[in-house]
Amino acid sequence: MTEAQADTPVSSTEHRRFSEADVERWRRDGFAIVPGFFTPDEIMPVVADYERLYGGRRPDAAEVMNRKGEGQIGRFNRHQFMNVDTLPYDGSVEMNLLSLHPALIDFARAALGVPDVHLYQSHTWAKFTGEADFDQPFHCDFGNHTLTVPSDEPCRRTIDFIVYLTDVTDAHGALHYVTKPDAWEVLGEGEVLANTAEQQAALKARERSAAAPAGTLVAHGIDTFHRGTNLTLKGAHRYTMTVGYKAAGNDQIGFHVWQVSADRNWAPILANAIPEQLAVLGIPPPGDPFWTPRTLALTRARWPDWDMQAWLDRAPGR
Ligand SMILES: O=C(O)CCC(=O)C(=O)O
Ligand SMILES: [Fe+2]
Repeated sequence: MTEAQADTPVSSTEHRRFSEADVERWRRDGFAIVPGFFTPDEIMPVVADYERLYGGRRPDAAEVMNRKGEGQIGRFNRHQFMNVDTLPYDGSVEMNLLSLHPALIDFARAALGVPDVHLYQSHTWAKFTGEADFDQPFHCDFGNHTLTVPSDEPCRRTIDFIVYLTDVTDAHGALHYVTKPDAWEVLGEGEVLANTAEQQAALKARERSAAAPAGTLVAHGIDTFHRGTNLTLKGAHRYTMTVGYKAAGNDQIGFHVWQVSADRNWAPILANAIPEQLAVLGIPPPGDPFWTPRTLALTRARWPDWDMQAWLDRAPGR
Protein backbone atom coordinates (compact mmCIF):
# COMPACT_ATOMS: atom_id res chain seq x y z
CA MET A 1 0.00 0.00 0.00
CA THR A 2 1.16 3.54 -0.56
CA GLU A 3 1.46 6.03 2.26
CA ALA A 4 -0.78 9.09 2.12
CA GLN A 5 0.99 11.87 0.23
CA ALA A 6 0.89 15.15 2.11
CA ASP A 7 -0.93 16.85 -0.76
CA THR A 8 -3.28 13.97 -1.69
CA PRO A 9 -6.81 14.55 -0.39
CA VAL A 10 -8.22 11.44 1.34
CA SER A 11 -11.64 12.37 0.08
CA SER A 12 -12.79 15.23 -2.09
CA THR A 13 -16.32 16.23 -1.11
CA GLU A 14 -16.43 18.33 -4.29
CA HIS A 15 -17.07 15.09 -6.19
CA ARG A 16 -19.24 13.40 -3.54
CA ARG A 17 -22.15 11.43 -4.97
CA PHE A 18 -22.65 8.89 -2.22
CA SER A 19 -23.68 9.12 1.43
CA GLU A 20 -22.10 7.70 4.56
CA ALA A 21 -25.08 5.31 4.62
CA ASP A 22 -24.02 3.97 1.20
CA VAL A 23 -20.53 3.19 2.53
CA GLU A 24 -22.00 1.60 5.69
CA ARG A 25 -24.36 -0.52 3.57
CA TRP A 26 -21.49 -1.54 1.28
CA ARG A 27 -19.37 -2.57 4.29
CA ARG A 28 -22.22 -4.41 6.07
CA ASP A 29 -24.19 -5.95 3.20
CA GLY A 30 -21.51 -6.02 0.53
CA PHE A 31 -23.80 -4.04 -1.79
CA ALA A 32 -24.76 -0.39 -2.17
CA ILE A 33 -27.15 0.59 -4.94
CA VAL A 34 -27.07 4.31 -5.71
CA PRO A 35 -29.70 5.49 -8.22
CA GLY A 36 -28.88 8.71 -10.09
CA PHE A 37 -25.14 8.45 -9.47
CA PHE A 38 -24.59 9.46 -13.09
CA THR A 39 -26.70 12.17 -14.74
CA PRO A 40 -28.58 11.63 -18.00
CA ASP A 41 -26.14 14.08 -19.66
CA GLU A 42 -23.21 11.90 -18.63
CA ILE A 43 -24.85 8.67 -19.72
CA MET A 44 -26.31 9.80 -23.07
CA PRO A 45 -23.08 10.06 -25.12
CA VAL A 46 -21.92 6.70 -23.76
CA VAL A 47 -25.19 5.02 -24.77
CA ALA A 48 -24.69 6.48 -28.26
CA ASP A 49 -21.23 4.86 -28.36
CA TYR A 50 -22.65 1.50 -27.26
CA GLU A 51 -25.32 1.74 -29.97
CA ARG A 52 -22.64 2.37 -32.60
CA LEU A 53 -20.33 -0.34 -31.29
CA TYR A 54 -22.87 -3.03 -30.33
CA GLY A 55 -26.32 -2.05 -31.70
CA GLY A 56 -25.71 -4.01 -34.91
CA ARG A 57 -25.17 -7.21 -32.93
CA ARG A 58 -28.77 -7.34 -31.76
CA PRO A 59 -29.93 -10.90 -32.61
CA ASP A 60 -32.78 -11.37 -35.07
CA ALA A 61 -34.63 -13.94 -33.02
CA ALA A 62 -35.39 -12.32 -29.67
CA GLU A 63 -36.28 -15.46 -27.76
CA VAL A 64 -34.26 -16.42 -24.69
CA MET A 65 -31.90 -19.28 -25.43
CA ASN A 66 -32.79 -21.13 -22.25
CA ARG A 67 -30.79 -24.31 -22.35
CA LYS A 68 -31.64 -25.24 -18.79
CA GLY A 69 -34.42 -27.38 -17.45
CA GLU A 70 -37.18 -25.73 -15.46
CA GLY A 71 -35.90 -24.50 -12.06
CA GLN A 72 -32.30 -25.50 -12.81
CA ILE A 73 -29.48 -23.23 -11.62
CA GLY A 74 -27.62 -21.27 -14.31
CA ARG A 75 -24.09 -21.87 -15.52
CA PHE A 76 -21.25 -19.75 -16.87
CA ASN A 77 -20.77 -20.05 -20.63
CA ARG A 78 -18.54 -18.12 -22.98
CA HIS A 79 -21.50 -16.78 -25.00
CA GLN A 80 -22.38 -14.63 -21.99
CA PHE A 81 -19.26 -12.57 -22.52
CA MET A 82 -19.56 -11.79 -26.25
CA ASN A 83 -19.96 -8.01 -26.31
CA VAL A 84 -17.23 -7.03 -23.89
CA ASP A 85 -14.35 -4.63 -24.58
CA THR A 86 -11.60 -3.16 -22.42
CA LEU A 87 -10.45 0.43 -21.75
CA PRO A 88 -9.37 2.45 -23.76
CA TYR A 89 -12.56 2.35 -25.80
CA ASP A 90 -13.20 3.07 -29.47
CA GLY A 91 -15.63 5.80 -28.45
CA SER A 92 -16.14 9.34 -27.18
CA VAL A 93 -14.13 11.12 -24.51
CA GLU A 94 -17.17 10.67 -22.23
CA MET A 95 -17.07 6.90 -22.71
CA ASN A 96 -13.34 6.75 -22.05
CA LEU A 97 -13.54 8.90 -18.92
CA LEU A 98 -16.64 7.28 -17.35
CA SER A 99 -14.81 4.62 -15.34
CA LEU A 100 -12.27 7.29 -14.31
CA HIS A 101 -14.97 9.67 -13.05
CA PRO A 102 -13.73 11.59 -9.96
CA ALA A 103 -16.94 10.61 -8.13
CA LEU A 104 -16.10 6.91 -8.59
CA ILE A 105 -12.54 7.49 -7.41
CA ASP A 106 -13.95 9.37 -4.40
CA PHE A 107 -16.35 6.51 -3.56
CA ALA A 108 -13.60 3.91 -3.96
CA ARG A 109 -11.23 5.81 -1.63
CA ALA A 110 -13.92 6.24 1.02
CA ALA A 111 -15.15 2.63 0.85
CA LEU A 112 -11.70 1.06 0.90
CA GLY A 113 -10.50 3.65 3.42
CA VAL A 114 -7.27 4.41 1.56
CA PRO A 115 -5.90 7.66 0.10
CA ASP A 116 -4.79 6.21 -3.24
CA VAL A 117 -6.70 3.78 -5.45
CA HIS A 118 -5.97 2.01 -8.73
CA LEU A 119 -8.39 1.19 -11.54
CA TYR A 120 -7.77 -2.50 -12.17
CA GLN A 121 -10.82 -3.34 -14.30
CA SER A 122 -12.90 -1.42 -16.84
CA HIS A 123 -14.95 -3.18 -19.46
CA THR A 124 -18.13 -2.72 -21.45
CA TRP A 125 -20.92 -5.28 -21.55
CA ALA A 126 -23.82 -5.21 -23.98
CA LYS A 127 -26.41 -7.95 -23.51
CA PHE A 128 -29.32 -8.67 -25.83
CA THR A 129 -32.40 -10.79 -25.24
CA GLY A 130 -31.91 -14.18 -26.85
CA GLU A 131 -28.21 -13.69 -27.61
CA ALA A 132 -27.08 -16.09 -24.89
CA ASP A 133 -28.24 -17.80 -21.73
CA PHE A 134 -27.07 -15.18 -19.23
CA ASP A 135 -28.31 -17.09 -16.17
CA GLN A 136 -25.39 -17.70 -13.79
CA PRO A 137 -24.96 -19.57 -10.51
CA PHE A 138 -24.32 -17.53 -7.36
CA HIS A 139 -20.63 -16.74 -7.16
CA CYS A 140 -18.13 -14.27 -5.73
CA ASP A 141 -15.87 -12.62 -8.31
CA PHE A 142 -12.57 -13.17 -6.44
CA GLY A 143 -11.85 -16.26 -8.59
CA ASN A 144 -10.49 -14.21 -11.49
CA HIS A 145 -9.44 -11.10 -9.56
CA THR A 146 -6.88 -12.69 -7.23
CA LEU A 147 -4.82 -15.89 -6.99
CA THR A 148 -5.65 -16.08 -3.30
CA VAL A 149 -8.97 -15.31 -1.58
CA PRO A 150 -10.63 -12.09 -0.36
CA SER A 151 -8.68 -10.56 2.51
CA ASP A 152 -10.05 -10.15 6.04
CA GLU A 153 -9.18 -6.46 5.71
CA PRO A 154 -11.55 -4.38 3.52
CA CYS A 155 -8.67 -2.16 2.32
CA ARG A 156 -7.00 -5.22 0.74
CA ARG A 157 -10.17 -6.24 -1.10
CA THR A 158 -11.84 -4.30 -3.92
CA ILE A 159 -14.81 -2.13 -4.76
CA ASP A 160 -16.44 -3.28 -7.97
CA PHE A 161 -18.99 -1.13 -9.74
CA ILE A 162 -21.62 -1.93 -12.32
CA VAL A 163 -22.73 1.25 -14.08
CA TYR A 164 -26.23 1.02 -15.56
CA LEU A 165 -26.29 2.90 -18.86
CA THR A 166 -29.83 1.73 -19.67
CA ASP A 167 -32.81 0.96 -17.44
CA VAL A 168 -32.32 -2.48 -15.91
CA THR A 169 -35.54 -4.19 -14.82
CA ASP A 170 -35.76 -7.89 -14.01
CA ALA A 171 -36.86 -8.44 -17.61
CA HIS A 172 -33.58 -6.76 -18.66
CA GLY A 173 -31.45 -9.26 -16.73
CA ALA A 174 -30.92 -7.38 -13.46
CA LEU A 175 -28.11 -8.64 -11.26
CA HIS A 176 -29.45 -10.72 -8.38
CA TYR A 177 -27.57 -10.73 -5.09
CA VAL A 178 -27.52 -11.96 -1.52
CA THR A 179 -26.33 -9.67 1.27
CA LYS A 180 -23.33 -10.83 3.30
CA PRO A 181 -25.34 -11.41 6.51
CA ASP A 182 -27.90 -13.48 4.58
CA ALA A 183 -25.26 -15.47 2.70
CA TRP A 184 -23.25 -16.14 5.85
CA GLU A 185 -26.33 -17.28 7.73
CA VAL A 186 -26.80 -20.13 5.24
CA LEU A 187 -23.14 -20.80 4.33
CA GLY A 188 -21.16 -19.83 7.43
CA GLU A 189 -19.44 -16.54 8.25
CA GLY A 190 -16.93 -15.30 5.67
CA GLU A 191 -17.70 -18.08 3.15
CA VAL A 192 -17.06 -17.20 -0.50
CA LEU A 193 -17.86 -20.51 -2.23
CA ALA A 194 -21.25 -22.12 -2.86
CA ASN A 195 -20.53 -25.24 -4.90
CA THR A 196 -23.43 -27.52 -3.97
CA ALA A 197 -26.99 -27.50 -5.31
CA GLU A 198 -28.24 -27.15 -1.71
CA GLN A 199 -26.12 -24.04 -1.13
CA GLN A 200 -27.27 -22.52 -4.42
CA ALA A 201 -30.90 -23.18 -3.51
CA ALA A 202 -30.42 -21.66 -0.05
CA LEU A 203 -28.92 -18.52 -1.58
CA LYS A 204 -31.69 -18.34 -4.18
CA ALA A 205 -34.28 -18.29 -1.38
CA ARG A 206 -32.64 -15.08 -0.10
CA GLU A 207 -31.79 -13.34 -3.38
CA ARG A 208 -32.68 -9.71 -4.04
CA SER A 209 -32.82 -7.86 -7.31
CA ALA A 210 -30.56 -4.95 -8.22
CA ALA A 211 -33.12 -3.72 -10.80
CA ALA A 212 -32.75 0.07 -11.13
CA PRO A 213 -32.91 2.88 -13.70
CA ALA A 214 -30.16 4.10 -16.04
CA GLY A 215 -27.55 6.15 -14.19
CA THR A 216 -27.59 3.80 -11.18
CA LEU A 217 -24.33 2.64 -9.64
CA VAL A 218 -24.21 -0.84 -8.13
CA ALA A 219 -21.23 -1.16 -5.80
CA HIS A 220 -20.10 -4.53 -4.51
CA GLY A 221 -16.79 -6.42 -4.16
CA ILE A 222 -14.86 -9.62 -4.82
CA ASP A 223 -16.47 -11.31 -1.80
CA THR A 224 -20.18 -10.78 -2.56
CA PHE A 225 -22.61 -13.45 -3.76
CA HIS A 226 -24.46 -12.46 -6.92
CA ARG A 227 -25.40 -13.81 -10.34
CA GLY A 228 -26.24 -12.57 -13.81
CA THR A 229 -29.80 -13.33 -14.98
CA ASN A 230 -31.51 -13.67 -18.32
CA LEU A 231 -33.05 -10.88 -20.33
CA THR A 232 -36.62 -12.01 -20.97
CA LEU A 233 -38.19 -8.94 -22.58
CA LYS A 234 -38.48 -9.42 -26.33
CA GLY A 235 -36.02 -7.26 -28.31
CA ALA A 236 -34.48 -5.75 -25.16
CA HIS A 237 -30.89 -4.85 -24.43
CA ARG A 238 -28.87 -4.07 -21.30
CA TYR A 239 -25.83 -1.77 -21.55
CA THR A 240 -23.52 -1.67 -18.53
CA MET A 241 -19.90 -0.88 -17.72
CA THR A 242 -17.95 -2.94 -15.19
CA VAL A 243 -15.41 -0.94 -13.17
CA GLY A 244 -13.09 -2.24 -10.43
CA TYR A 245 -10.89 -0.31 -8.00
CA LYS A 246 -8.36 -1.55 -5.45
CA ALA A 247 -5.93 0.18 -3.10
CA ALA A 248 -2.90 1.44 -5.03
CA GLY A 249 -0.01 -0.96 -4.54
CA ASN A 250 -2.18 -4.02 -3.76
CA ASP A 251 -0.47 -6.59 -5.98
CA GLN A 252 -2.80 -9.39 -4.88
CA ILE A 253 -5.57 -8.01 -7.07
CA GLY A 254 -5.56 -7.72 -10.86
CA PHE A 255 -7.62 -8.11 -14.01
CA HIS A 256 -6.56 -5.72 -16.78
CA VAL A 257 -3.04 -4.49 -17.40
CA TRP A 258 -3.28 -1.10 -19.10
CA GLN A 259 0.34 -1.13 -20.31
CA VAL A 260 -0.31 -4.09 -22.62
CA SER A 261 -2.67 -2.03 -24.80
CA ALA A 262 -0.19 0.77 -25.57
CA ASP A 263 -1.08 0.46 -29.27
CA ARG A 264 -4.73 1.28 -28.63
CA ASN A 265 -5.97 4.87 -28.70
CA TRP A 266 -5.11 6.46 -25.35
CA ALA A 267 -5.40 10.01 -26.79
CA PRO A 268 -8.99 10.65 -25.57
CA ILE A 269 -7.88 9.85 -22.03
CA LEU A 270 -4.45 11.49 -22.04
CA ALA A 271 -5.76 14.66 -23.68
CA ASN A 272 -8.77 15.07 -21.37
CA ALA A 273 -8.15 13.43 -18.00
CA ILE A 274 -7.10 15.43 -14.95
CA PRO A 275 -4.01 14.26 -13.01
CA GLU A 276 -6.23 12.56 -10.37
CA GLN A 277 -7.76 10.38 -13.12
CA LEU A 278 -4.42 9.47 -14.69
CA ALA A 279 -3.05 8.59 -11.25
CA VAL A 280 -5.51 5.68 -10.91
CA LEU A 281 -4.00 4.23 -14.12
CA GLY A 282 -0.52 4.33 -12.62
CA ILE A 283 0.66 7.68 -14.03
CA PRO A 284 2.40 9.59 -11.22
CA PRO A 285 0.80 12.96 -10.35
CA PRO A 286 2.55 16.30 -10.88
CA GLY A 287 5.35 16.78 -8.38
CA ASP A 288 6.00 13.03 -7.95
CA PRO A 289 9.75 12.28 -7.81
CA PHE A 290 9.34 10.11 -10.93
CA TRP A 291 9.11 13.33 -12.93
CA THR A 292 12.57 14.59 -13.81
CA PRO A 293 13.62 16.72 -16.80
CA ARG A 294 14.46 13.47 -18.63
CA THR A 295 11.17 11.59 -17.94
CA LEU A 296 9.12 14.71 -18.71
CA ALA A 297 10.86 15.27 -22.07
CA LEU A 298 10.57 11.61 -23.09
CA THR A 299 6.92 11.36 -22.05
CA ARG A 300 6.03 14.53 -23.99
CA ALA A 301 7.72 13.07 -27.06
CA ARG A 302 5.87 9.76 -26.62
CA TRP A 303 2.39 11.26 -26.12
CA PRO A 304 2.17 14.54 -28.08
CA ASP A 305 -1.61 14.76 -27.42
CA TRP A 306 -1.11 14.92 -23.66
CA ASP A 307 -1.03 18.48 -22.30
CA MET A 308 1.58 18.08 -19.56
CA GLN A 309 1.49 21.69 -18.33
CA ALA A 310 0.43 20.70 -14.80
CA TRP A 311 3.38 18.30 -14.63
CA LEU A 312 5.81 20.86 -16.11
CA ASP A 313 4.61 23.45 -13.58
CA ARG A 314 5.72 21.13 -10.76
CA ALA A 315 8.94 20.04 -12.49
CA PRO A 316 12.10 19.92 -10.35
CA GLY A 317 14.05 23.16 -10.34
CA ARG A 318 11.02 25.35 -11.13
O1 LIG B 1 -23.86 -8.80 -15.54
C1 LIG B 1 -24.31 -9.14 -14.45
O2 LIG B 1 -25.43 -8.75 -14.04
C2 LIG B 1 -23.49 -10.01 -13.52
C3 LIG B 1 -22.45 -10.82 -14.24
C4 LIG B 1 -21.50 -11.45 -13.30
O3 LIG B 1 -21.69 -11.46 -12.12
C5 LIG B 1 -20.23 -12.05 -13.79
O4 LIG B 1 -20.09 -12.32 -15.00
O5 LIG B 1 -19.33 -12.27 -12.96
FE1 LIG C 1 -19.86 -11.87 -11.02
